[in-house]
Amino acid sequence: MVLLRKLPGMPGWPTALGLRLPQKFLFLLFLSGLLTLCFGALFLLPDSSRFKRLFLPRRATASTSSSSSASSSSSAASSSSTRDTDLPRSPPAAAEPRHASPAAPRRLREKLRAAARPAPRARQQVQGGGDGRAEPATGAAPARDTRAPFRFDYERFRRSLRHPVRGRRPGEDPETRARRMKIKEMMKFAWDNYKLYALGKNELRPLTKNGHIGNMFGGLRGATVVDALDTLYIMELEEEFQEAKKWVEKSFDLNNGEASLFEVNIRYVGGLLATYYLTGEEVFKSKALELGEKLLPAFNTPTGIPRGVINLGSGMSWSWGWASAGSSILAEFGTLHLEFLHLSELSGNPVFAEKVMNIRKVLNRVEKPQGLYPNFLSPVTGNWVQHHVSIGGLGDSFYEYLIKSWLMSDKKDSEAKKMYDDALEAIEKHLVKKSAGGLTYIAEWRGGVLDHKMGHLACFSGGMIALGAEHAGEERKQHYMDLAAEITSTCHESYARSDTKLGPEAFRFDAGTEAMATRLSERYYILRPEVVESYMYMWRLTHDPKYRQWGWEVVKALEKHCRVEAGFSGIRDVYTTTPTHDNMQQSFFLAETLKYLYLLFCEDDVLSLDDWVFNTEAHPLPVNHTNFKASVQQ
Ligand code: DMJ
Repeated sequence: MVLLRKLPGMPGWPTALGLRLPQKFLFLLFLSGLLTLCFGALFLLPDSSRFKRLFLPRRATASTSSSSSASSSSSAASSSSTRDTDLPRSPPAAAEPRHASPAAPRRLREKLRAAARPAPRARQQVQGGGDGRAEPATGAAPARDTRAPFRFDYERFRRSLRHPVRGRRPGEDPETRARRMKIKEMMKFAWDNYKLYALGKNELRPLTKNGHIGNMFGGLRGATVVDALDTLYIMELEEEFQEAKKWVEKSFDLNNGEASLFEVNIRYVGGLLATYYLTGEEVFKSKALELGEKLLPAFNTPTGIPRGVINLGSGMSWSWGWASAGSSILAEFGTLHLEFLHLSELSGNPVFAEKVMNIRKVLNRVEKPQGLYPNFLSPVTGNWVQHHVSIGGLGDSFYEYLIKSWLMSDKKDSEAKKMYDDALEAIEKHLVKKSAGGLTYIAEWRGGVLDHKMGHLACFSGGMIALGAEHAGEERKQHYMDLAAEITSTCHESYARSDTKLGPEAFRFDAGTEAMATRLSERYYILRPEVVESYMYMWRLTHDPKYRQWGWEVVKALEKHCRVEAGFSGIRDVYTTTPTHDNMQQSFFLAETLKYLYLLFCEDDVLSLDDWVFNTEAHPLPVNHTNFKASVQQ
């Protein structure tokens, strides 16, 4: 008002109309209301390029539609997916600042949903390859292309394999065969009990004979079914495989809910992709692709580094409540590469590959303390949040996916190989130690201070280092094979030194302790695979019979301490011969532990390492012998 009265050229025109003070006030109130209404109406206009042209500068409009191509899918999605039932009703249990809260304006929520539904488009060369020159994450879905639909040539892929998937079955000694058959029987027992008491739930509770759902997979169910599929297939448990397949066909719904991006990717996407490649059955491919698309909005962050938790319905994502300062976890965002390249390969849509290539780009840009990769990175700034480094939990499978990306690319993705080589060199320099008793272990690093502990999870590294050693060049090869053997042997010691002959969740090398848990809270064993995983790789790469012997000891211990009336259960204390059970048959027991044990007693051409890499949940994904277009190109 004051302003109006004093403006030159506007000599108090309300006064000119002959209005009194209260009338002037009412008039101005009406005027400001009208202005607010007009402004608000802009936000209710339809999301079409016509209005974008009106309200955005020309260049901005063009780049929106060419680099992210969001408009077509966005408007399609906003018209088809505005049901409020898709929206979260309450904040997640792990309360961490979400970048979009349930109270966000409706248009924003619709946009987030729209980003969850990228339209398929015809196969294109991925922007950027082994040199990491990927386009930055745009945070939006690609355009729908009206050209002929893309079809993956499954027959061509099968012809490219160098070995039959389930091997040629040459003569073998009866003991090896009998041991393999025993492991097959364990798998059947685990599956039959899951089917009987928990089919459609995520895991079996073998003591109470019911199912467990948990909170890792949002509204997805049947984690054990999807995790078990390829193991059932490889073990030639045909009837059981058909049961699992039928469940996927008839009952596997991609329900919404708040899920771990990492877990959904490694178990569900990985399991479905692997089973498709093994069998050629379309249902597995289509479910994998549908699910993969639901994961894409997690990448809509300022850096393109995805957050850990995603609402599979709304596409909103946020960081774990326990992850410091809203950070993303190295082992989570670093364990998407293999699956996402295959999603691009099977769909012809490069968006999946672009997302993971961008993660690499961010990681290559950020400075590494002593060449090490800390476990917590901000998805907002792309900087490390905390200097905790571990090859076990929080870090582990990031390293695994570097070397496996290179192997999966048929050794063309030299960027991944270099990142792996450099990371391993730094780990060896700063974290690998030898105990007073001569055991080699990999410590954890907290801002330069070593924690002399190894988690069970870290025991996968023996196998990984052996796998990488094969390709390390003659002079380094033996060195890394020795390191791999020493670490595997240390992990074996953690089993051998327990009363159950099963290993604890973590073991330490301090205060006179060697390879044993010192804390009550670290004495449990939950049917984890990492130690037998390393035995399997070490066997395949050295054929030293001790690895089969060690694997057989694990089989006997599982039978003795973990087998109960209705399945297999984890135990709470490996240092007592009468352990109590935790009443949980983890899905990874069927996906990984039993698969790796079975492969340990197979010939090398069963899921040959020439043809397959195992994702971190032991789901086999094929090596790119056929020069996949979506994979990294040199
Ligand atoms: C599995 O789900 C995967 O191996 C993952 O990488 C970490 N650990 C569990 C099994 O221990």
